Amino acid sequence: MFKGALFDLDGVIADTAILHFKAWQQLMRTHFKIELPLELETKTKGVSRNDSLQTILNFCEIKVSSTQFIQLAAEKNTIYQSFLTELTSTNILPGITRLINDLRVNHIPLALASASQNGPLILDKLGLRHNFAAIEDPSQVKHGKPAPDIFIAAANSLGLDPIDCVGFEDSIAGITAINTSGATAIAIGNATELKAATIVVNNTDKLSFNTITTAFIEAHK
Ligand code: G16
Ligand code: MG
Repeated sequence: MFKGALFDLDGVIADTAILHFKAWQQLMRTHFKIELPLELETKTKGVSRNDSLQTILNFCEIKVSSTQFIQLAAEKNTIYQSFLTELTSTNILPGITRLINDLRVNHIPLALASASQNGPLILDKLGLRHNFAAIEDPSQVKHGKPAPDIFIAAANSLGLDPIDCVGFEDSIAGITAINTSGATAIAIGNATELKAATIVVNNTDKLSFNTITTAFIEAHK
């Protein structure tokens, strides 16, 4: 039986993943009159703010000074945070509240392993923060996703080895990070895109305690 649950935030707990991309689109439209294609959403999902900006600039073949880079990253966050002002518990994805309750009943502690520096703010707005025994600060880990650092740190904060944990993710970078950490990867999203996970469900509503237990057993066969 698994002993801990490691959660990604955007796209797993809350429907905020698309807001990150909308903020990037607004930024690039304003400064460069460029309309970002949707394929960039997959490439920036789960990836840190600076790495996402670099990916977008490379894709658009734009070079900026280090000062402008810092300004663009900060402005994207201002746009993103303006979208978050409206956030309430209605933005919790389907089935997540039930899953958190099931984990509590089964005495499984929760840790947040999000790449987002807005994690604590978002958990507060959703009214979910008290459910988390640990919230990792992504600025304190050496390497961002797809490196395993934040999932290892999250498991260790619960006093656990990642091998005894399950991790939930909606991004390719995040699934790689969970797999490398040794935890059991449970993916939410496109089965082809996220095929490296132990199981993939197409919607958070399908994340039952039984499904997760079965996945953990499967990964440890
Ligand atoms: C999230 C998003 C990414 C975003 C990153 C950093 O990660 O998926 O798109 O770039 O956080 O967010 P911020 O700019 O708020 O620090 P996760 O790991 O929760 O999916
Ligand atoms: Mg995510």
